[in-house]
Amino acid sequence: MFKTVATKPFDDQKPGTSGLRKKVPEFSQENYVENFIQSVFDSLEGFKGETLVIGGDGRYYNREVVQIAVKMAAANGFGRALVGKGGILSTPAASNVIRKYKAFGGLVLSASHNPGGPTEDFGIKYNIGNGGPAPEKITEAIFARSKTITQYLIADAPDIDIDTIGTQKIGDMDVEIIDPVADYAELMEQLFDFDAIRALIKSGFTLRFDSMHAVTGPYGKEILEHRLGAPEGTCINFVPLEDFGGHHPDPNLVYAKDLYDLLMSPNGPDFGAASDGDGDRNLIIGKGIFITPSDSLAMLAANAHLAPGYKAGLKGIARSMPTSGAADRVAEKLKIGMYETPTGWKFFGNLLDADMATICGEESSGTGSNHVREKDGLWAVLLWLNILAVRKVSVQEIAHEHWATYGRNYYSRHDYEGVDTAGANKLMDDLRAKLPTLPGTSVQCLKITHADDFAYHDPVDKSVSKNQGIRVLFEGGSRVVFRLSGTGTSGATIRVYIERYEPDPKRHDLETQGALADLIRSAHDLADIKGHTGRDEPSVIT
Ligand code: VG1
Ligand code: CO
Repeated sequence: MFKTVATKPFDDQKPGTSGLRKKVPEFSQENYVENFIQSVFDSLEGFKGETLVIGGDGRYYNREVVQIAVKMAAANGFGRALVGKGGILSTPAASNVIRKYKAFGGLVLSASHNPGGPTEDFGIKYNIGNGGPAPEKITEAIFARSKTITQYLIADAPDIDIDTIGTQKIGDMDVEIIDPVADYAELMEQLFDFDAIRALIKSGFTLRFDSMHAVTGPYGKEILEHRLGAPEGTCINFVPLEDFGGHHPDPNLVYAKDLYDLLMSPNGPDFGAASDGDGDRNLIIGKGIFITPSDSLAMLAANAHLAPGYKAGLKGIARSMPTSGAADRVAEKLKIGMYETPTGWKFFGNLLDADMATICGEESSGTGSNHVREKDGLWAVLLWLNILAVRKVSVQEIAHEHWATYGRNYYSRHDYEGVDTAGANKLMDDLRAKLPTLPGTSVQCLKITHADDFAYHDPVDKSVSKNQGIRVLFEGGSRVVFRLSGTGTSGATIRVYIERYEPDPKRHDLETQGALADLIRSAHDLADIKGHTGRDEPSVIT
C-alpha cells in the first residue's frame, strides 16, 4: 500500500518569512508538493507513531494538497493525522490544535494575505510541537534536503473523505477529521470575559468583522454572532472562497478600504475589524479612527490585564524590529522585558516558550500572545472588545489617552511591490555599503545617530540571525527601516518603514503622511529609491 517514488530535486524550495510560497502553476508541477513535504519529514526526527496536524486556509489547491499530505504522513510512519474538516484550519487554530492534542507538528497550507486562485499563490509551512513556525535551523535543513532529495514515500490509497467528522484509516494511521472551529472557540472563551462582551453588544455597541472571503468566516460567525450575540450582519464576507472573491485577503487600508470608509462615516459602527487569508492578521478601526498595528500592540499590552486570561499581568512584550517603539514605552512603564526580533513569527517562539514574553506583535497587522504560537487575528479583536467592555469608553478615547500618557509614534509602511529583483538587491547593497559613514551626517535636516543592518541574538537558544533589515535612526527617536519582503512570489518588494516619535499631546492629531513627510523624503535620499526602481511612489501605503 505504501510506495517509494523516484524524484529529482527542485532548486527553489527555500522557505521565506513564513513557509514556502509560490504560484499555483509552480506548486502543481509533478512532484513539487511531494518533494517539499518529504524534505520536511526528512528534516525531522522521532515522529514515528506521532500525530501530525494538517489544515489550511481553504484557498485554491488546498484540498488536493491535504490529500497528498495525509497519504505521505501515513507512508512516512505518523500514527495519526488530525485534519480540519474541509481541509480548513486557520493558522492560529492549527497552532492551538497542535498544542492541545500534543501533536508532533503540523503542516499549515496557506499563502496568507497573498491572493488565491489557479494562477495565484499557494503555500506550505511546517509548525513544530510548540505550535509555532519552524525555527530557522529547521527551515534551513528543509531547504538543504530539498536540493538533494531522490525519492518520497506515499500511500497508494483512495482519497479520504475530508468533509465528514470522524475517524478513517490509511494503513495503520488514523485520520481524524475534526471541527476546525470548536477547540479555538473554547480557547477564546477561556481567555476573555464573554459575558462582559455580550453585555456590551446588548447595550447597543455595534461592530463589523470582515473575513475578506477567507478562513475566519466560520470562526467569526460562531464566536461573534453565535456565542457573543452580535446580530446577523456583524460578520461580512464570511463565506470562504478559493479565490477570496478575486481580492487580496490582506486587511490593510488599501484592500479593506470599504470597511475603513464605513468606520469613517457618521453612521458607521463603533468598531470594525478584518482578518487575512489564514486568520492570523488583524485590522482594528474604531469609529473615526484607524489604529496602526504598532499602536494596537502597545494599547493591548497596556490594557491586557483587564481580560481574564492576562489578569496576572504580562511577563514581557516582544515586537519585530520594524514595528514602532510604542510598545517599548508600555514595557518600560510596566517594568517588564521588551524584546526586538527579526520580522516573522518564528522568532517569537523561544521567548514565549521561555515565558519571557506574553504578548507579541508586528507592524504588519500581527498580534498574538502565549495562548498559541502564531499571531492571531480574532484574538486581537476579542481582546479589544474585552477592553472596551470593561473600560466603557470608545476606541478614540483609548487611543488619545494612550498617546497622552506615552507619546505618539507616527508610523507608516511604504511598499514598492513587484520591482525588478536586481534593482532591489542593488538598493539594499548600496545602502549597506554606506552605513558606516552615515552616523553624524544629516539628511533632510535630520541628524543620523545610528545606522546598521539589524542582527538578532536569540537570548534563549543563542542563535544569531543577520541581515534582518537596514535601520537608520535619527535624533529624537525617529527612524527609517528598509528590508526586502520574504513572502512575495513575483519580483521583489521593498518595504520602507517610517516612524516619528511625538511626545507633545498638542501634536497628536496630525495626518500621518504629513507628520512623516521629511522622513519619507530622507528615505528617498538615503536609498535613491527612484534611481534603483524607477518608482516615485510606493504601490501600497499602510
Ligand atoms: C510579511 C510581514 C511579516 C509577517 C509575514 C507573514 O513578511 O512583513 O511581518 O510575519 O508577512 O505574515 P515579509 O517578509 O513579506 O515582509 V502572513 O499573515 O503573510 O503569514
Ligand atoms: Co496570515
